Amino acid sequence: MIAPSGTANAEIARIFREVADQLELTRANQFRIRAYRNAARTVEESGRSIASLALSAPKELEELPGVGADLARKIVQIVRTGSLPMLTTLERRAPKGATELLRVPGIGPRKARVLAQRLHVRSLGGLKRAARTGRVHKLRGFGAKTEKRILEELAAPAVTERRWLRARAAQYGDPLAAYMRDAPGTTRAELAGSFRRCRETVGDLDLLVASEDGPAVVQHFLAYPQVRRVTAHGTTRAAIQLTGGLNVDLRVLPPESYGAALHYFTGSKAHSIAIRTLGRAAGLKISEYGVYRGTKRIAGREEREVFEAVGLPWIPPELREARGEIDAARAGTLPKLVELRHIHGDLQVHTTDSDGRNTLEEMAEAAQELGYEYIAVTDHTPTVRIAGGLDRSGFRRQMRRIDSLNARLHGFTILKGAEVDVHADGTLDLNDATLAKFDIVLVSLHSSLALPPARQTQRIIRALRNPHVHLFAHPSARLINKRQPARFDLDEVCRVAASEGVLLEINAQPERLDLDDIGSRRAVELGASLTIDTDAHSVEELRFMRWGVDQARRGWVNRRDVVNTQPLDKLLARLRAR
Ligand code: DGT
Ligand code: CA
Ligand code: CA
Ligand code: ZN
Repeated sequence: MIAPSGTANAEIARIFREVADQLELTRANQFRIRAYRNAARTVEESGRSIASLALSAPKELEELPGVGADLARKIVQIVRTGSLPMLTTLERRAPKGATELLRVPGIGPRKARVLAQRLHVRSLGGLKRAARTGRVHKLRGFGAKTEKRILEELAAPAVTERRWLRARAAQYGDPLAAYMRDAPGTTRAELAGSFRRCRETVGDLDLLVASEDGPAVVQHFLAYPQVRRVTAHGTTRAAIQLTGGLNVDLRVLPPESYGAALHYFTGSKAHSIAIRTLGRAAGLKISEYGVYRGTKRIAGREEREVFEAVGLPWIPPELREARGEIDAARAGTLPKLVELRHIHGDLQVHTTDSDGRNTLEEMAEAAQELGYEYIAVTDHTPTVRIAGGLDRSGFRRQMRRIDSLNARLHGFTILKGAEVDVHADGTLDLNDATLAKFDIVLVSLHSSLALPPARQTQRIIRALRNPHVHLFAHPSARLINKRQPARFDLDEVCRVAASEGVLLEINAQPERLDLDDIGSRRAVELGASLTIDTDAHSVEELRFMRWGVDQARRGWVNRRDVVNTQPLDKLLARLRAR
């Protein structure tokens, strides 16, 4: 039985995070809370299956950073039973309603506890009423700004209709798709829908399976060990909720329809409808079962055939949003999208010298193992104090270590960089003489994110006009589902970046993906060049590059638009030309 070993690392991490939240709601010991959060991160970032380890060699769990005997035992319990009774107990003990409030971005356990205890808020609706009637800002530690923000967050769709980070959904979806490939009589199985279109968040997963034996496939699906609830099932379809809360729709189709169904269920709906309309104009009927002339099926086994039937080349799923891809396909002007294998290096990487969790040496080694030619080490500057920013002498020491490492490395170069905080007035956190010593200077926003748009724009432009600055990192500073983007005139910032030769970043952290798809497309249209960087804080996070590349592809970004697809000499020439 493969059974419970299917537990995704993300699922174990989620349970540990919820335990930490619940402990915080009940004012437990800070060390205990932190222990659960650290363990959650270790598990989530681990490249191996923690569940398999728990079943085959549970003792080895104790070797993982931040996981001792106690947490190792709890991991085994989660893997064997799918849940942790301790969490249920904690949830019963927490102030009533507080758990629901945690879903609001900006409300952590401490605030949730105060709201539940002082205002007797029991639900999101209750919170809205309390904020509207001005009762929230009177609480200690809240204020008018927080109250306003709570109302804004409650109005945004993210809270009421929770969407999943695509990277997190993949942790559940990839093993499930692999499991379904083993279903009886199955020839193909893959995730369609917004997941395949590489949207930064997904509402649910749409799983497609090719098989003649629908009932057997459905049965195999329902037997997946991570099913929490079955919401619908028939002979060729089913819908479930996974433990962890992600919903999955299954469709089973005969192999001769698989390509047509893949097109239909990949969507977007607007794109599919446009294709179907083209078909109708050509006297064809296009459905999830195939392409028909009259009652005769003329195509449907391969997705490509659907496009061919309406006289178009295959369109990459990332572009299927009815944003001009059909016209571009017809005109032969589809972009030559950037791919993961084009990436030569990573231009934003942190180390233990600021808030990273691996050393300079470890980051460099891991990047080299990924086949890269270079990385830029870009630790934080002093103002970002929670990140343990470096000062001038700290950077000087780091630069000497980089020099001696570079002297030893072959075919690999560490660039000296910094992620320099931009002050509210647009000045930078290091002086020009210091900035001049770096190979690459990143600037980014970490505070004053709520400035009025006009002032925010001026602040950013002032920073980008500094002649030592090369790259504007995670421009909007948003955190998906957690923090709204800073508001500024993106077009104006892109124009300045283009004329100054400052690069704009697509940050590959799953909850940043910033610039987003619309932003990066606009940036390229306005003449700016991009980078795709992981902003890795550990060797594992260097693998986030794929999420950044996917986001870039959704933005119609070509290989030539991304400077870290270039070899070192070209990149350096580009940086020096600034
Ligand atoms: P999501 O789940 O909100 O992130 O977005 P999608 O795009 O995955 O949407 P979902 O799961 O509701 O449906 C999956 C795909 O199925 C969708 O992209 C296109 C197709 N589809 C669903 N409903 C309709 C429909 O009423 N008409 C057409 N033409 N296609 C549909
Ligand atoms: Ca979906
Ligand atoms: Ca769906
Ligand atoms: Zn940053």
